[in-house]
Amino acid sequence: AWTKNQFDGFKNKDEFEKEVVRHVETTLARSMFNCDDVAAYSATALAFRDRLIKDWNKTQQRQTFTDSKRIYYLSLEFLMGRALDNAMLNVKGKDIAKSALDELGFRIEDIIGQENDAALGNGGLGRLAACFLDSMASLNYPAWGYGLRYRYGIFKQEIIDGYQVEVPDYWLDFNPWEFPRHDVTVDIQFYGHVRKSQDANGKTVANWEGGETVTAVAYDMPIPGYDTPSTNNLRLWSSKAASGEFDFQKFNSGEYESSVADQQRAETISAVLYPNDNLDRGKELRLKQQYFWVAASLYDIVRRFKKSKRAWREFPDQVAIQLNDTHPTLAVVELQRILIDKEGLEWDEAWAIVTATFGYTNHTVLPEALEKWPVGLFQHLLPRHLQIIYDINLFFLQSVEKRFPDDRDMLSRVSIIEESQPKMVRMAYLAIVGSHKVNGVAELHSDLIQTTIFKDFVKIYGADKFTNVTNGITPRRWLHQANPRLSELIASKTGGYDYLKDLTTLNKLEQYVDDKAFRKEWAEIKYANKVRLAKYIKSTLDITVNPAALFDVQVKRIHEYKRQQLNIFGVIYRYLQIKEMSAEERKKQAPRVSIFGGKAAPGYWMAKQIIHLINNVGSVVNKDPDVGDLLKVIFLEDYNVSKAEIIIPASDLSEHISTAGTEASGTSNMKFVLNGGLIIGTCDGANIEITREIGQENIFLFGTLSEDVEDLRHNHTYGKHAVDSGLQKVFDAITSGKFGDANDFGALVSAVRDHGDYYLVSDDFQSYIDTQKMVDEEYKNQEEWVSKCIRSVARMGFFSSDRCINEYAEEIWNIEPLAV
Ligand code: 26M
Repeated sequence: AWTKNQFDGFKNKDEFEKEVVRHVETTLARSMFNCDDVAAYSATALAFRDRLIKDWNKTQQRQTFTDSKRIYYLSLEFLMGRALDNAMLNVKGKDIAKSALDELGFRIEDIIGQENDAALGNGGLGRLAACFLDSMASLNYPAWGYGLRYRYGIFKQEIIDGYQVEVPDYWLDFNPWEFPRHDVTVDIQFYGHVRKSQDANGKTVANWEGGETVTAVAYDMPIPGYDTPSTNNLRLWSSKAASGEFDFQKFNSGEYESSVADQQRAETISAVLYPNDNLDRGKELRLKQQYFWVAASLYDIVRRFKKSKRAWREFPDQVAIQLNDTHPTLAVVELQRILIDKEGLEWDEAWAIVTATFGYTNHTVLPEALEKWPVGLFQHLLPRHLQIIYDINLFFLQSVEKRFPDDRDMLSRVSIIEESQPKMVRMAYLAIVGSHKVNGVAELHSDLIQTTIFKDFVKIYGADKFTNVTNGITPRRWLHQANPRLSELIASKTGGYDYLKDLTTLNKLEQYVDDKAFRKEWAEIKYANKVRLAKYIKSTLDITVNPAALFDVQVKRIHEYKRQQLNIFGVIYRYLQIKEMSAEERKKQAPRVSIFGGKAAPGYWMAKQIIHLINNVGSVVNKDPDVGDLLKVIFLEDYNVSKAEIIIPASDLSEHISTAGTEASGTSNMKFVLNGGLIIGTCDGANIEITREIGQENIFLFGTLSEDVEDLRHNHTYGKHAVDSGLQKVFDAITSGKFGDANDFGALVSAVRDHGDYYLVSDDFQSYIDTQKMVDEEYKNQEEWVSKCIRSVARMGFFSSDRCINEYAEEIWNIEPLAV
């Protein structure tokens, strides 16, 4: 068998066992006689952690010593998932751990399964940040992630009577992967006022005074790279009350309660991740989170730069800061403030440094997701920053006016301040003006932002400021860890595990496409993964599914633009068809399991209706004796990273069916194909590039093109539209009460039928159904199906996040790997 050299982390089984026993008995103060799975997990994690720390320290010392340029990836979300399996892979020694744990009476899968997910993110954007950290470490780039240490990550989802119920995710109980740095703190100011004064040279200086202070405490997590000792750092900030005179006075004068209240208010800042995905709701606490995190991170970055004693103009040679969406855009303003107010630089000199430092990644064109903050809120919370934003805007608009003196509307269109009631700060515009590069996350998306929402800025700055970096995923987690058997099979045919470092070498698989024996092995692995998922479904939902059926999976955040409603309407259509079939016809029908999973934002009522409908359809269909194995409908609770690792390898077909032009990229589409599943999808986001890479004969594309969306929507609004006749039958079934109280789903139906069908569900319904029929037909020919899967995997090399990070490094960060 093709196993990596797994023997660097520990010399042998005995050495590892000794470490585990030592940690159980001393670190955990327990006895080996009552060592349960939790304790075994803890001790195993600690044993690997010890190894990790050494590489981590060395890497950091080396980065400091060589004084090399660093990347700082600012993201409010890092959806890391579990760390132990990844640590085992990167430290090496998983095989040793497996046999040692075996000897101690534990199964390594159970031990790995003890760990809580680090779920500090909502979905794609947060998971992308996690994949990027993995790639940056694996490619030896000196890089730090900066984020918030939420006490509660994304809520856990329970389904009760078909409805989503949110449960808090308190994940920090025992977390061996984080290191509190109580000596690394930054005091962050809020509120107060600005006083102008003259300095010794008669220059006017702004003093931001008064208000309140909250302290940021650093917590560090090691980020190991694959097959390299490079271990980067993820620094997360936690908020606590500043221990100033003020609290003391209150406490000493007996005002305990208000002293405690102050403390709680401070801790609230990093208490909880906002659970919205692609929706901005403008809450003050969210803006506080953003400034708290951005100010602490910049203070840290500037402090590190100042140690090198370099001139300020060298700052962009030492520091690249990437803004993961607009959430950290205040960093632009904060750096300008530090440079002019604290360090005494002139405006223009400072501004040149700022814009050379930042890059901005846009992840959405949805208008409701574009961040805007009321000017009044800024004035109150960050008065000095508002002044600086006004100045940035003034200088920007002056330059625009000079270049476009005849375009009267241009100024109001591109102004960072929206002249609405109330006035708003447009964060995306601020991010564009404050950065030297702006990128979208897939080709179509990058084209769209340049021709629609940021069109004027392309005119102003030229097309060179805008670029595309198509997203990618780490093959370490999303192939090797999630699908070890497939990884081993691939390694056996491509010359070992080097493919995990250069994913394009997967193309060697193409020569085995017609190899019967290889296809058989491939199919067996897929089947085994489906059996594993079937067992999971049985144990969590007590529903039996047939692993020989086609597993059709849609797992992602629930959102109207992602169109889970199209999928479930399609399922209902299929159900109605089966009901109408004769016994003979039913025998010819291809069995299917429709699997859904995903969280709805707690305040997104329509998304919750979709979850409810899926569950109700499931409870009718799954117990209908006419249907049997031909159709099962499953909603998997609490979809998250560790569940994705079980679900994705078990899919035959996955659905990526957003309205054309709405899904910026998608990344799970890449994960599914890389694990040997086919896709049904729209011409949207990265689906288009996946098609280009794997060939259109290997993907089931359907539906409207993005360039036609505007016209179709126009037709709906002006009444030139009747609901698709097949879809009408589905609506009739829903309104007849077949799937529970029809009133419950009235809004879902009328969004399509009566309210303009904004997401074009009706327009795409017929082609969706037709395409699903093709899927059924093609799945019957298993040899051909498996060939398509193999061919697709062979052609997926492009979608590694390593390729993606190298593009950022070259085109945006201007940074080289640090040789080890
Ligand atoms: C905004 C304001 C207030 C609270 C929360 C938010 C917010 C949080 C997350 C807005 C958007 C958020 O995430 C958006 C996201 O995940 N976008 C996805 O990014 C992926 C990586 O680029 C893409 O693949 C997906 O297409 C895109 O939807």
